[in-house]
Amino acid sequence: MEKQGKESLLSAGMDRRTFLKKTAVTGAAMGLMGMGMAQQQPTADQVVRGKNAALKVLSSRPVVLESTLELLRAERITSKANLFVRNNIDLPGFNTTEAMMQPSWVVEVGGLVDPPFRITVEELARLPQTEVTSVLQCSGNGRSFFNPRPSGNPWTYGGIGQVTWRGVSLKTLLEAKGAKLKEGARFITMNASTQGGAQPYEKSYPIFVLDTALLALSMNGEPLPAVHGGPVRLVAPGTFGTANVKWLAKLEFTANESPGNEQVPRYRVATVPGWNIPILPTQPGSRYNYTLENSRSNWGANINSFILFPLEGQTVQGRRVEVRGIAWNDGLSPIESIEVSTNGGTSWRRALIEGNSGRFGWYFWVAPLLLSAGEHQVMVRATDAVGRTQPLDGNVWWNERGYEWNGVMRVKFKVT
Ligand SMILES: Nc1nc2c(c(=O)[nH]1)N[C@H]1C(S)=C(S)[C@@H](COP(=O)(O)O)O[C@H]1N2
Ligand SMILES: [Mo]
Repeated sequence: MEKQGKESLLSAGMDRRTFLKKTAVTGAAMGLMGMGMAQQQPTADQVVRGKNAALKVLSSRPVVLESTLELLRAERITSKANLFVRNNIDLPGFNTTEAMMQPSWVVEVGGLVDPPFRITVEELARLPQTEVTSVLQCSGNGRSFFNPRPSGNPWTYGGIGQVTWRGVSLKTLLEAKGAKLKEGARFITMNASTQGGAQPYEKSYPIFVLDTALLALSMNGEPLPAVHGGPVRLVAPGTFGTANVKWLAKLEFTANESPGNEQVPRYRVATVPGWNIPILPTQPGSRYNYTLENSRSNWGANINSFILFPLEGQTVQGRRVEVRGIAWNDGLSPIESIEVSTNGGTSWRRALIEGNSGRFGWYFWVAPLLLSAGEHQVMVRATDAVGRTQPLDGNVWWNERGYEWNGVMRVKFKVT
């Protein structure tokens, strides 16, 4: 295991020993852990060198590894061992958390930019670097909660983490090269490397991410792990994972979104064509013919919040319970209120926001509650300054491929 100098979420309120004494994993949860270990499937550390064996293997080819709430709550910054992995396409030889040292790796920058240019990782490393802490989340996170269940990897809560990226901002890069955008550039379209026979992976973002996007060379203070996109990855803080292209080979300024399969029909939710309605509810179970015009890509992350203490099925000793967790959004407007309910949503009380990790990171919150002995259910919802919040029933945004779940989380636990 890696060395972890990071402050755990636990240390904010109580030390780990006190916490362990106050809580106990129930027999049911222990039973589940036992079952997982008995399965024949390879473990996460066998699929990707350096990963924590406690990650769930959703697929070993391409690699899809899910983290767990237990692992996520133990760290303020998710370590490379505990961070989820989502490959649509594996890059041969890159399934390790070790760095991929390839100073001569080239990123081609072209399209509607003058002049087009090529830049190596070595040159990128010599340009001024920018650092940002941001949430990385698969847009399929929470997919299992949709009903009927969409196809795709059955993520529950663990397709998420928070990491610190460091690299060259796109603005800095263009300035350093004296390159100017041409008229009509409305999207940034990226291609991953196809070395070793990997299939192409092509994604687009609207050009507004120019202000915040980085060519990341490092994660959590170390050279970018190969499995997380090393040696160079495009990171657009505040967006879902899908367009944060790993193993970046080409970056183009384009007039239109990529017509590639990963842009359409995949990774989209329905919208009203030509009208500024962010999402159109589709009838659960119905089919939808996704086009670039009648839907939008999974871009900005939906506002969302998780309860990390207690976890489902835990027993907490003592009637004073500090419910704790995280909240985040796309970073475009600050989160202003985080509320919890212990009566099924009839009434809500505000949690204390203890701080955040910058506008693209997690907000940490705590709600001190006085509870009677017995069974309880706690719910949480976050709201930002422009009023964006979470639906009580996440299924209202049911969509065929199960993207962008942000329904209010409910946790049942016991107080003794
Ligand atoms: N080159 C490439 N980049 C990629 C992908 C991929 O399959 N290939 N998957 C995307 C998806 S869907 C997600 S959720 C994130 C996952 O990032 P991680 O594997 O570093 O956790 O990477 C994105 N970038
Ligand atoms: Mo994803």
